[in-house]
Amino acid sequence: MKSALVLTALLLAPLPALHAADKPAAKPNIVLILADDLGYGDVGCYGSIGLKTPNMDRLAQAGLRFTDAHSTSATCTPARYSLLTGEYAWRQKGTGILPGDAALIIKSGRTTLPSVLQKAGYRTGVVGKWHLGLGNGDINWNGEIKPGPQEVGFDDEFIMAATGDRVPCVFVENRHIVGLDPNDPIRVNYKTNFPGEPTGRANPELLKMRPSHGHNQSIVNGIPRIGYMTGGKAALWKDEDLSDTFLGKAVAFIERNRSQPFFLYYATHEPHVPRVPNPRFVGKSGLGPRGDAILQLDASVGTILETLDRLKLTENTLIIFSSDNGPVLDDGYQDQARELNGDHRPAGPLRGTKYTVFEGGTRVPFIVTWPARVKPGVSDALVSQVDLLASLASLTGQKFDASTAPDTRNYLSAFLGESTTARQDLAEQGGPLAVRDGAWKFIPTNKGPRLSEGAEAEVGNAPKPQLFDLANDLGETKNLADTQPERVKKMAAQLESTRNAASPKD
Ligand code: NG6
Ligand code: CA
Repeated sequence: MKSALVLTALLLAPLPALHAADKPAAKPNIVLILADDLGYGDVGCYGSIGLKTPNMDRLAQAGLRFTDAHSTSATCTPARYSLLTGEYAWRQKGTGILPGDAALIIKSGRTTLPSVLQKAGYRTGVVGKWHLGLGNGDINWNGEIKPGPQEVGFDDEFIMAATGDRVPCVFVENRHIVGLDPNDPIRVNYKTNFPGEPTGRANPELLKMRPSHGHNQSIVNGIPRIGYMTGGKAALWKDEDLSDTFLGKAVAFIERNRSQPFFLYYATHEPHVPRVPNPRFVGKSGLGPRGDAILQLDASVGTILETLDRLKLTENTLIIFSSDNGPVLDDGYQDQARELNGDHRPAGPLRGTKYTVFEGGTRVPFIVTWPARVKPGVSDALVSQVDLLASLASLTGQKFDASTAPDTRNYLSAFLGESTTARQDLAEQGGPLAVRDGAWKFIPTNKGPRLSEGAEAEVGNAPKPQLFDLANDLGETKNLADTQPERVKKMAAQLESTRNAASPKD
């Protein structure tokens, strides 16, 4: 009797995992994990000196680790704009680092990575940092907040509007601020303060974290921010819980959509400033809050992997793990990132950091896993986040209007490890614009300031052209421009032609 029951149970048990392994579906689930300011040298499998990241390493062991993958820009807004639209951000004005009350900079209805996947039948969701603007200017934060992610291809959203260090410090879920008390409306202003509200500048005695540059306006949870806000007390996030809240929403999205193809854009906040990890990570890295925030991020990656395992989705889920730009130590708060850094090298062997046009600005960790199709290994192919749109469109059999996504190219076979080469050319945006021709890198003469404001990163501006051979000089230490005038000429022309390529008209 007992064995008959067991047999019946076995016969009735569903076998989806077996089918997935036999024949890879054309529509794997896609989880894009995008860290914020995580450096090439911050990840164990990229040779991190001071930090252990077992979960990111586990991803790399199961998948393909790219050594020459790039975001398009060394700061957040333009990098994310390119990732979602397939267009270099510098083609459009107003795509620099946005304030928290900026209007949405992606035109509603335009071709985007999520809209392409939506057409392919995916349920699409964004959880985490947005920083691409909301509304049409002059948002009423207390009403329906649109246009936003839902107008550019996401079915579900749970986001922070801009950054952790910019007001408003609240979550927006499907067009509404979460937990808002209608009797305590939120107002936001990036020019003037609201009467009676303390600021970091005027009330340093109220601060639990002090700024090193800027960050001296409204105080939320004892942390001075950029921009002014008032009201919405019940809706304010707790910085210590930010990461767990996003993680919980990401896990819930996966659980909800387990039985249909889904695309999750999980845009974590770590290790962007202000770095306020949950107490369970405090002091664990030995590198201070920045290192602790990276451990927290690594643990979140682990939870995503466990969730996929638990739901038996691992085999047919394509995970892409990357960062929006290079690392930075002091990014405007006195959080001891510099003092406690020790021998750790956030950008690894690369020159430059966030804000800079040297490789450390845009060459980022990039790992792809998809057990059903991607073989583990390392790829040296030159790839860019801007190419995900065309490549994932190809994977899912979608056509799109290339005139509105002019810079994205289909390198699906490189992303899946079926080809060892991808781009020959790539534009890199730091302060100035640089161009790659294979392993050669060219930065034209630029008059701008040598150091970025605040973080004092070496932007890459110089009164002379700069030419580097990354194959033999990954750290961009020897400027070969004087000895190779022909190559300088050729690459200057290449940069001009990229710059002048048609940009989509709105
Ligand atoms: C800078 C901020 C920095 C960070 C950055 C945006 C100051 C002094 N610096 O202006 O702290 O917020 O903008 O980072 O305010 S990003 O990753 O979103 O591009
Ligand atoms: Ca960033």
